[in-house]
Formats: sequence, C-alpha cells, structure tokens
Amino acid sequence: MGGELLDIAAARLREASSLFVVTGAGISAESGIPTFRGAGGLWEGFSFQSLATPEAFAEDPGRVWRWYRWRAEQYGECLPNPGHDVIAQMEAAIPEVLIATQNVDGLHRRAGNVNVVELHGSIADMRCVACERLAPFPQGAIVDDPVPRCAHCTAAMRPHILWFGETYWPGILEQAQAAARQADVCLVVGTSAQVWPPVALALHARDCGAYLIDVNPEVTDLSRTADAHLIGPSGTVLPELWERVGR
Ligand code: BJW
Ligand code: ZN
Repeated sequence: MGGELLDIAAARLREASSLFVVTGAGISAESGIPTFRGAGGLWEGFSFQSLATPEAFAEDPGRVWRWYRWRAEQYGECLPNPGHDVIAQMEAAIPEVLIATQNVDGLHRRAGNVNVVELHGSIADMRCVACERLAPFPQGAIVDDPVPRCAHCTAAMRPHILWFGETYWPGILEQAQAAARQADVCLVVGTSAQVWPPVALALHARDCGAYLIDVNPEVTDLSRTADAHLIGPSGTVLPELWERVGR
C-alpha cells in the first residue's frame, strides 16, 4: 500500500465533517464470514446466485431456508474485527456519518455503529410472504418443516433479505442517497462492486464532490475510478488509515 496515498486519504478524512461509508462482504472476511464471489461460494452444489432469488424460494423454500439457517449459525459465532471497530470510531469522531452496508450479518451494529442502513436486510429477521410482518429469525436446530409459518396468518415466512431482482424497500436508497450527496468523503470497503445500486451510491457521492476511497485487496471496477485505492485487507488498512488521521 502506498504510504503517500494513505497520507492523502487520511488528510481528507481529518478534514471531513460528513462521511458516507459503503461496505460489502469483504469487511467481514476477517471475522470468519466467507465472501460471496470467489472461492468457497458453493453450498450443496448450488451457487449463491441460484439461492438468493424469489424464484429459488418459490421452487424450494426448504432448501433456501436450510441455507440461511446454516449461514445464521455461522454468523452467530463471529465477532466484529478491527475494520468494523475503526468504522465505529469514525462515527464517534465525525459529525455526520452513515454506513450503508450490503451485509446482513449485523456486525456494524455489534461494533457500536448506530447510523447503519442495511441495504440488503438482516439475517436477524424473517418476514411473512403474505402480510409482511417481521419476526425474529429462528434459532437452533431445524425440526420438522424447515419453513417457519407466520404467527398471524400462517403463510410461509422468508428471510428478511433482499434477493436478486427485488426492489429496495421504500426509503432505504433515498436515505443513503441523501448521505452520499452531502459527503466530504465516501469510504467503500470490501465490495466487488458487482451489484447495483450500491455501486451507484458511491459514484453518486463522488459526482457530488466526495473524495472516494476504496479499501480492497483486489482491483475492482470501482477501485479503478476511486481517488485512492488502498490495497489490502480492511482489518489492517483501516486501523493504519485511522491512526494517520489521528482524530
Ligand atoms: C476484502 C477482504 C478483506 C476480501 N478486506 N476486502 C444495473 C446493471 C446491471 C445489473 C443491474 C443493474 N441494476 C440492477 C441490476 C440487477 C441486480 C444486479 O446488480 N446484478 C448484477 C450482479 C449484475 N441488482 C438487483 O437485483 C438489486 N435490485 C435492484 O437493483 O432493484 C432494482 C431497483 C433499483 C433501484 C430502485 C428501484 C429498483 C438487488 C440486489 C440484491 C443482492 N442481494 C445479495 C444476496 C442476498 C444477501 C444475502 O443472502 O446475504 O446480496 S447478492 C450478494 O452480493 C449479497 C451482497 O450484499 C452483494 C454484494 O456482494 P459484495 O458485498 O460486494 O461481496 P463479494 O463477495 O462480491 O465481494 C467481496 C469483496 O471483498 C471482493 O472484492 C474481495 O476482493 C474483497 N475482500 N477479503 C477487504 N479482508
Ligand atoms: Zn403473515
């Protein structure tokens, strides 16, 4: 990682009064949560693209539920890592901060962030397919039918997660766009930048004048257009960056 670029990025963060953060699966990699794209992306021979869709749920809700229960079990054992901790410290130090996360693991809140928008939902919740009421995600081993039923109307429940082809919940993108518009710095961490509109939010921030920092060990379409691509794992890069900011 170039020390000079790190210093420039740190200087922008030191002066920032408004910060917009976009995170993806990479920030939780060092907490032990596998990323989507890349090695290890298969589950029982299915790719995540064939499980995270409304069509997959309609075809075999039990299979989709078993995948999410398996993931929820994994997530339950994971803790925030130094990358999450730095983002919590940023929220405490900078007047206006919003975290728009694509992750459903809840680790930003567990690290202490409050201003979090969960763009793709949360693995802590499930939702009725008919009446749309939310309920806590089931805990423990699956007994009998893996598909939980709604306590109000007995219809099937589904994970409260945004699948491919689904429209973002009302207000979610608007809230993120407003933060993007007024940001002095946009910090993107650990996303392959393949899913729209999260990428569009970061580009919108930059178009509105924000300095765009991307933290990722790999090159992505977004890192190529960023003002600063800080190359490396976020659990190392973010603490180094924040130390140089000294806020
Ligand atoms: C590290 C690291 C370390 C490793 N430190 N980094 C325009 C153009 C083309 C297509 C579309 C378009 N607009 C819409 C679409 C369709 C589609 C889409 O984007 N498709 C593309 C794949 C082509 N989008 C949608 O369907 C979305 N809906 C929508 O757009 O509605 C229309 C609409 C929009 C606006 C208004 C009104 C209507 C919905 C998308 C929902 C995505 N859901 C998923 C699955 C569910 C979540 C779950 O089960 O958990 O969400 S897909 C999956 O990808 C998941 C993630 O949140 C999402 C993003 O992945 P992410 O986070 O980037 O992870 P990876 O694995 O891809 O990358 C990890 C990165 O970390 C890598 O770069 C590593 O290098 C890095 N890394 N270790 C830092 N230690
Ligand atoms: Zn219901």
